[in-house]
Amino acid sequence: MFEKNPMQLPMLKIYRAICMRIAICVLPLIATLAASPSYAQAVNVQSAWANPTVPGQTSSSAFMKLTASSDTRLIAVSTPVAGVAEVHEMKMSGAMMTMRAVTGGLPLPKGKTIDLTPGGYHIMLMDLKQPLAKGSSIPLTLVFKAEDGSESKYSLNAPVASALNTDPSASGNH
Ligand SMILES: [Cu+2]
Repeated sequence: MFEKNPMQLPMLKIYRAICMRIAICVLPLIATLAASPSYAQAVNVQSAWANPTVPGQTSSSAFMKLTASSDTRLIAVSTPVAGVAEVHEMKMSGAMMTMRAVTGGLPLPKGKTIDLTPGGYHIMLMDLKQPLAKGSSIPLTLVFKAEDGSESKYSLNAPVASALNTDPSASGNH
């Protein structure tokens, strides 16, 4: 009955030795993985969506939240559903809402969430090749440029969602 105890001690030692070996082998691997540059994770993309269109409408906008892990710029966007995709900025100019293409890329400062939202920054989709149907999704490819000049791409599918839209671009009067 009490033979359990003498048995447990050597077993514990063996377990400990095994655990140590696993830790020694695994820890440097984890450290290596964490240290290696992962461009796919350089910019976190969340809450992407695009405005649905009505028949005859040839432009729309897409929105998302971007958080870069180091100073980066969003320098280009492409999608097979539009002839032209540009990063735009919407601003009040007096009583007028105006928008313009962001030149030189949209700055994504390290750790700061940049919100592309109706009435602010948006991805302008022009020359739509097909209507954007509510409930579908559109592929988007974002091109980022890091401080060191290296470029990386990120592809995602943005759901076409029905949301209250205050973006005059949605009416096609771009
Ligand atoms: Cu626009």
